[in-house]
Amino acid sequence: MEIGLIGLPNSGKTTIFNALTGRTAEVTTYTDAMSKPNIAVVDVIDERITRLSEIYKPPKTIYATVQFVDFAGLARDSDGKASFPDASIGMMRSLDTLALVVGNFPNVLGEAPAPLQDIEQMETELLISDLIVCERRLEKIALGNKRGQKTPTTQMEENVLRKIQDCLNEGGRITDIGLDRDEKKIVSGFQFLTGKPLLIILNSSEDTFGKNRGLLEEIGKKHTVVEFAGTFEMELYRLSDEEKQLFMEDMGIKGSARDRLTRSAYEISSSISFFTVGTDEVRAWNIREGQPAVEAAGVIHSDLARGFIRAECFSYDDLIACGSEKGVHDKGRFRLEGKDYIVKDGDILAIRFSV
Ligand SMILES: Nc1nc2c(ncn2[C@@H]2O[C@H](COP(=O)(O)OP(=O)(O)O)[C@@H](O)[C@H]2O)c(=O)[nH]1
Ligand SMILES: [Mg+2]
Repeated sequence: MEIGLIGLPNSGKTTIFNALTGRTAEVTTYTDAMSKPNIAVVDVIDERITRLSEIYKPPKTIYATVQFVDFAGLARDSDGKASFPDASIGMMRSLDTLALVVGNFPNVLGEAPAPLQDIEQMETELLISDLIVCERRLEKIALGNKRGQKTPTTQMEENVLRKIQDCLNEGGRITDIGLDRDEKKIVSGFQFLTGKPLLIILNSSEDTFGKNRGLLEEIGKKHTVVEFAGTFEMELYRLSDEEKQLFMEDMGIKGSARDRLTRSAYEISSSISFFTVGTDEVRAWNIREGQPAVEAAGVIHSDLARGFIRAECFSYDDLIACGSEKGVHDKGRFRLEGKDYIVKDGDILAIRFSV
């Protein structure tokens, strides 16, 4: 899973990035000229993997990972108008999930924060860039139609794009339309930004963190939102585990920045984990809810999807309840599943295949 941190300049994207990764990318005031994004791959700590590793004692234990990308974000032109540089948009399009960082602390000029307005402004930016892509494609299709190049495929594409255009023109997000699987497939190549799950990170100052219930409720009417205390949480990395725990309790912060964000990101992107186990390796894999066994196999290796025969399967919970794989067999909880089996969170799979 790849999560892009986006937001207005000085909203605290890099600060949050550092809080998530324990890195020390430079935090700066009032620059948007960052040519390269900060990228970090972090493990998703999952107690189940830790436990599986204790059971199988493999030399290798591999957690699922999440990649965080911290962007240059919006740039301001000479009139002070903010917009996304093309390079940022291209990068954003390639990510699974967007996390919009909204500053909730007075800026360097001492001006009060306006998080609701900031969210609206950013949403408008995303919407406009989708609208441009949508309309350009519709124009091309119309031109093709005039030249007699209309096909059932272009007609279907046009229908979906019209739906999207109507939604965007009314200020809606593509995620709100509820496109079906086929429709989504038709337009997947456009990588629409408002078609990606969006998480709001309210980046509050140390002294208001935990006291923004009204604001969080307001944002929560439309979006999934989590609150961070960016600067404070970034500095936690310098402390010992014990001190960290004390400070977090003191502030009422439940769980590390990384855990809170990955949990929310899993939730909004409907992601789940399945596991592969053995004496050589215990490993977690990330897929979307509703994906069939053959696609899960493909995440491990394309050969496994191509030559898929059966998935040998049992659940993590059954393994723990039965005490061992033998126990799982004895209690009849071991299953053989076909290609179309919808993988569940916590499934332990072994793919039988032949190529
Ligand atoms: N008070 C306060 N200041 C913050 C917080 N997060 C970021 N800042 C400050 O805002 C400025 C911009 O932060 P940065 O992370 O570089 O923002 P970016 O442009 O979105 O990457 C820096 O001076 C930070 O110290 C926060 O949670 N509280
Ligand atoms: Mg930055």
